[in-house]
Amino acid sequence: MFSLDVNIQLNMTSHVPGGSDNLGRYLQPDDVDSYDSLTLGDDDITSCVRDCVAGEARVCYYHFVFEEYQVLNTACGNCPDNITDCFLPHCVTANGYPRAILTANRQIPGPGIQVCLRDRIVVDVTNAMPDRETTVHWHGIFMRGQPYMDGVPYVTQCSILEGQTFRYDFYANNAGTFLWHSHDGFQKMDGLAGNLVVRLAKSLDPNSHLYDYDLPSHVILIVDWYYMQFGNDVPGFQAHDRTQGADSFLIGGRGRNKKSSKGKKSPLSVYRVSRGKRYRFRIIGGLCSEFPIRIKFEGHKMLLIATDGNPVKPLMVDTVVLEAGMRVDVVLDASQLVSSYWIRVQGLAHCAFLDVQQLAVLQYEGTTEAEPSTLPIKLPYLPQNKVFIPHGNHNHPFHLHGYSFALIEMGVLKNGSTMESVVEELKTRNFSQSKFPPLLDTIGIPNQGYAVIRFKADNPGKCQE
Ligand SMILES: [Cu+2]
Repeated sequence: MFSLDVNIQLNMTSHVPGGSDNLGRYLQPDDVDSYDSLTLGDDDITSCVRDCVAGEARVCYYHFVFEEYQVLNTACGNCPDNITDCFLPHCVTANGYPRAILTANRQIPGPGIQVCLRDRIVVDVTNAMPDRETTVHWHGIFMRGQPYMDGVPYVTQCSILEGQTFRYDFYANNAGTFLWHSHDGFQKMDGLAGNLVVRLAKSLDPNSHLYDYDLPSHVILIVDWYYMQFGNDVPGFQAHDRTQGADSFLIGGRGRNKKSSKGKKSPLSVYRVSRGKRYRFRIIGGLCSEFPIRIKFEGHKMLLIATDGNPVKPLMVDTVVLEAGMRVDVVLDASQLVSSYWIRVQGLAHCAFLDVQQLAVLQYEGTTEAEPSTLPIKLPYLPQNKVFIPHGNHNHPFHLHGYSFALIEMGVLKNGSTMESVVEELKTRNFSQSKFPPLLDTIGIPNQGYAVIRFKADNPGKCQE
């Protein structure tokens, strides 16, 4: 029903884009997100997943083939009736609801890219999607001196046409938790996204004393998900139709859905920990719609240590709210009873009205419970506060390419004021008093509100050099 040409391409160096200049030997595996150690690659200079050493950089080569694909196709054998089959190569289970999707190398999420600061990342992207153009954006990477690798169609490059391969070739010159995604139309929402993590040598991370492990398998990519290809849902959201919004979420590419009885048994993502250790989790809001999500580890608090890749003064929190494109790094102290606990992702705003949520499992080593025996605790929805849901209407995500900015202030227009009057008022204020503003590259601007940000415009486009 589907060909195996992807495998053939990956195995035949003469046909691998990059084979001629010997990059093929640096080809990284597609499953680094499942690694539960950073030391695996220490002995092998071609492995980019490793304990980072300051001053030591490697070449990290990837080949992504973008294809039209399907959830629960024949690659899945008897999944979900036979759960083992759900983990067969090229089997995409998503939330257990069959639909057409787009994939990179026949997996969701697409292959993770986990490297060290200063590594050279080379990704050959082959567009094997009929009648579609594509590009890939590396969300959060500054691309200083290499703006033409930013992946914005017809701004920084021409789109990759059907049948073509384009080489992205750039240096990972800022560290943190990022994601890659297609920047064409709604392809990101149909499956073309994956994590991108640039680690630092531990000695360079001001918060490194707060955790014991920073594992590749503890990168949690959360995306919003639909029962059909997203393009079928557009144009646009209607202002008064509250039935529109994400149908579901995927946590690490997995979840369950309300529609199909089979979906009840589709496997959830499992994140493993050992009691007594502290783990850095890198959580990515790979969302596309305007609705924020809330994440909670049942029975555990989180110590927030980074936002959008930038270290912050640690803050203990119960839950984290993410808008489209935001990332947070948290430390989870595995200090509870040896057991399994729910990780719960809950949609806010419209998605709260629709009761959209998803689950994953935090599993302690030594427990016999594959999943918690308790039902997930129904969390009360947050009161609508001025930061996230000012008028019960849409926030709008704002994202800056090429920089992190300092968030100085965020607010909502007072009754009777206009944007012009707010700007005039803000001009009279002295913002230099702000101490330790968070560094971000993505924020949710409150509905009928504003944000004051500050950044130094020192990342010119190529024409200005
Ligand atoms: Cu971006």
